[in-house]
Amino acid sequence: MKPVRLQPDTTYCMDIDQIIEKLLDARRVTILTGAGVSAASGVPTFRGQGGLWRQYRAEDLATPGAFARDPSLVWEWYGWRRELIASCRPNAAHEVIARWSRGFERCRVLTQNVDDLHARADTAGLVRLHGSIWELACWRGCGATWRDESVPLASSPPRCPRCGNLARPAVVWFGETLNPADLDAAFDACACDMFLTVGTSAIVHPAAGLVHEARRRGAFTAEINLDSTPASAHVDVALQGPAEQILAEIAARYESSPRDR
Ligand code: BV8
Ligand code: ZN
Repeated sequence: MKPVRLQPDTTYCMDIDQIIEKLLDARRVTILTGAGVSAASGVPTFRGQGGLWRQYRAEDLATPGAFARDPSLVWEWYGWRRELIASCRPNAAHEVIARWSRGFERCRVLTQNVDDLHARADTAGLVRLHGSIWELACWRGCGATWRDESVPLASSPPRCPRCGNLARPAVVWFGETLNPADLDAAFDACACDMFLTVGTSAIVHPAAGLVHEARRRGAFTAEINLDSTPASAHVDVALQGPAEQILAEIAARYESSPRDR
């Protein structure tokens, strides 16, 4: 199948060449990912086709306020997503990123995705900025957190096994701050030679600010995304197309290139 290319071949090939050049020189690489990386695995994105659940946007349900108002509704949404994600497998994009996560002096993979497909692809140096849909936490009770991969959940809404209080998904909701350790790790990772942002609409902060932080620190920045984003005009190279195809193409050439330069 002819790869889907949105750019004229000439610039596309030059852009790919430049990325491979930079990868061959890079010691420290940071990769930021969003829902677009899991699209080929069948996980709906937030802003793309299927991004809506019933008529709700993620911003309507993924908030402490929405949960306080109607925990059953929010758990129905998370139950639907868990059921869907449970049948998904890492795709070629996850596989390439997992290989690269062990292929440099230092590689950090910063994901906004809560589907744990990077973890399932055995990715090293993974920072889950927004948590995991497979982890739960006590809501306003004893602070317990635990992993529960049961689909469907034993009871919905689920309860805290320690104090019996309501349980919540251990994800970062809109209006909630990220885990300080993850945020520190993300900002430290902006000190790198190559910062690659893949499959994200670059709208949600603080994740959307990281590519600009890396640029400020002198990193070569590249974006791989199906559509253009607010970051496209600010990166050194912006490639438009499916991540699973473009990453596989770059990996094939990069991983077959002589390293003794
Ligand atoms: C916070 C977990 C302190 C839950 C999520 C500064 C400016 C403006 C607003 C703010 C700001 N600072 C803070 C805010 C508020 C807010 C925010 O950013 N709002 C947005 C809507 C403007 N941020 C927060 O609330 C953060 N907390 O800042 O706390 C604070 C608090 C209040 C006020 C100030 C400071 C917490 C944000 C985290 C929220 N939790 N997820 C759950 O998942 O249930 S966010 C969630 O949405 C995802 O994790 C992800 O981050 C985001 C979705 O974005 P993407 O992953 O990029 O997905 P999307 O569908 O949008 O795009 C997919 C892209 O892929 C598309 O472009 C498409 O073209 C492309 N694509 C599709 N297929 C492919 C592909 N690309 C390549 N290949 C393909 N095959
Ligand atoms: Zn509890």
